[in-house]
Amino acid sequence: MSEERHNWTQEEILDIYNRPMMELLYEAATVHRAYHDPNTVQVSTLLSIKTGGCPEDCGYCPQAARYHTDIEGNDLMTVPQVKAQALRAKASGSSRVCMGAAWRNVKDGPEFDQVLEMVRTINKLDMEVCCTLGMLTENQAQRLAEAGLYAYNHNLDTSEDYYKDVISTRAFKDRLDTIDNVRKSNVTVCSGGIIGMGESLKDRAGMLVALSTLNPQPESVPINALVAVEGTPMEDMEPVPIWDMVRMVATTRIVMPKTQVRLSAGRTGMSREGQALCFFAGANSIFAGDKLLTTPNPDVGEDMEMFRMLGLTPQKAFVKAPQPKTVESGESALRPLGEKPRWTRPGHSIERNEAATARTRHGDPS
Ligand code: SAM
Ligand code: DTB
Ligand code: SF4
Repeated sequence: MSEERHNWTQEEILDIYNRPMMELLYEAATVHRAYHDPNTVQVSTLLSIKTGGCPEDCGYCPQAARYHTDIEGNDLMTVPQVKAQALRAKASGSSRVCMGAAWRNVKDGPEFDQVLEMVRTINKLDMEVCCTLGMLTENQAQRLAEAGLYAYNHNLDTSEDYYKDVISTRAFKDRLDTIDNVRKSNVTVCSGGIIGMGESLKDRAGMLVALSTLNPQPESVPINALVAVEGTPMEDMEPVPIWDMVRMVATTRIVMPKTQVRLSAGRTGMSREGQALCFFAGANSIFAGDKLLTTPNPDVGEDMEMFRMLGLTPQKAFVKAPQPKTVESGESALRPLGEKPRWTRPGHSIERNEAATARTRHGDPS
């Protein structure tokens, strides 16, 4: 199996993205099965601990103070409020709580101390804790790590080229610097982006180049479909076609085989069949809960019904980063450019994957 590669080019990634759909799905599902149990999906719950009033100008975001959206802003939540929400999330099958704040960056002081206490509190509930608080210094990342933070979400959002068209109040490099600061601590990195903001396919590939060439690659990569919110500059953007979402998920899975690919914002506009294709193409995480940060998300009961129909099981907390388990070392599940597709050869690799899946079903993770 191909190990993590950090030299993907935009051309290679575009070539993958544009493959015939059936071939792309097959390749992505093959990589997915080599590294992950295809029947397990990690479930995260978002909690907006500080909503609205953000000084930044991210063109997609309803929480930017300068846009006239009708979200209700609030002050930083209290620790008991956060604990109560985390317990509810855990009871509904979630293994991770992701706390989001509409801040440009973290400022040392009583509010950060309160966030650190929230992290310690959720950690004691035996759940993974994630934060997304804007830009961080190395010292702040270290303090979050000491409080027990498991992951930090900081999205690149789009390609370096298109970034300037979406946000003017900070630079792409600022995002990379924060990711670097997180990496210096023992907190895992969660970084992904949004499609449907008017970007080109080259920009989608460019974002995946930026993410996949990080070394190590992010442990999780959220793929969001833009939620076009009235009052933001992107209010009139067309919904993302499901096929674009499937292609983006599949391509992400192929270039970042070990990462948890999270089917993130935009699921309310997707059918169950569409989401099932995304899981088949390698998505193995979702945000559950009837709200994302400020916008709607599918009802938890509906999601659990979808899991039941598809035979999916929520992943337990603190499962370690996966290793390849089905394909012998040295053999790539991804067809090298220009080589004939695998399905023209006898189906030995299919049998091997089925055997591995049966092993996993019976609890042997090797
Ligand atoms: N303020 C922090 C920051 O920008 O890093 C954290 C919160 S911010 C809301 C987290 C992420 O939510 C953004 O990076 C973006 O990817 C995603 N997001 C925000 N608004 C969105 C929208 N309308 N549609 C899809 N994703 C969105
Ligand atoms: C991510 O990539 N998506 C989440 C989480 N990380 C923080 C946020 C989605 C927000 C969608 C718009 C909203 O609800 O405000
Ligand atoms: Fe602020 Fe984050 Fe929204 Fe940008 S994405 S406006 S930084 S809350």
